[in-house]
Amino acid sequence: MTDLDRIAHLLDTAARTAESVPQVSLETPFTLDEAYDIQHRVVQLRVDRQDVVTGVKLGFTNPAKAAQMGLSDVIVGQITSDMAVADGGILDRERFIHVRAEPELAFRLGVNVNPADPRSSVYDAVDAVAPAIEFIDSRYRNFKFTLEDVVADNTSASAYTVGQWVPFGPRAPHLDISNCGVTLELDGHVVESGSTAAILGNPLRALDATKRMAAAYGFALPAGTIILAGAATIATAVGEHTTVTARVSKLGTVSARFS
Ligand code: OOG
Repeated sequence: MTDLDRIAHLLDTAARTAESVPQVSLETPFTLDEAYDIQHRVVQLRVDRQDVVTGVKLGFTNPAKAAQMGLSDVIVGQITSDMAVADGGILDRERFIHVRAEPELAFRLGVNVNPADPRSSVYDAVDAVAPAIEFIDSRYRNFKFTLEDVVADNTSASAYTVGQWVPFGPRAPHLDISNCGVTLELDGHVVESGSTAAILGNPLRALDATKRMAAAYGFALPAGTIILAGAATIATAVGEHTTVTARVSKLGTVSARFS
């Protein structure tokens, strides 16, 4: 087994058993390219267990969120069907280590995009947008990691909930989502508030970043792909028996409850 395989198995086991591990790069340094290679292996282990890739997620698209973690480059990870929770659904808190919630936007692709084609545009392929919550759960102790560590750990992806899809993209050009108010609530109390403008200055830039990152690191963008654009606020820790709600003006609300 290579080092990359060994790290992939370690991170996969940490996720499955909800037991954190020390930061891997301190023991075994690896490059950013190798980190994405490890991430692909981590996701393949899930796919081998019949999990299905449903989309991609961006991280550190919000400067406040990047500062919260002490990192600055945009990163990309993969989301899968096992991570999807229905709007209003229940999450088992015991499946998580130290889960945090982030209010986000989700985009949906209506047609395939070939990221390697210089003429392709992710925006042109988008058919809908929705309010979303991403639940991140670093497999590393105390959420402490380098950029390489977090990329290898599938960018802390652990669960997500998408609200009602609203038509968006070239076929619905009148909806302006560049500066929508966003709140994150725990049991009805607002704990974070911000704007979709916090996502790279305009959340549509997340679509360009998705294409660039997908071309660089080998992610497919077939029709139906969900793109989580990254947090609109910093992340908030969530305990058991808590309802998490994200509200995005013009788009609506989405929620999930921890058991
Ligand atoms: C990494 C994931 C960050 C975002 O939206 O910025 C992220 C982490 O903070 O654990 O998903």
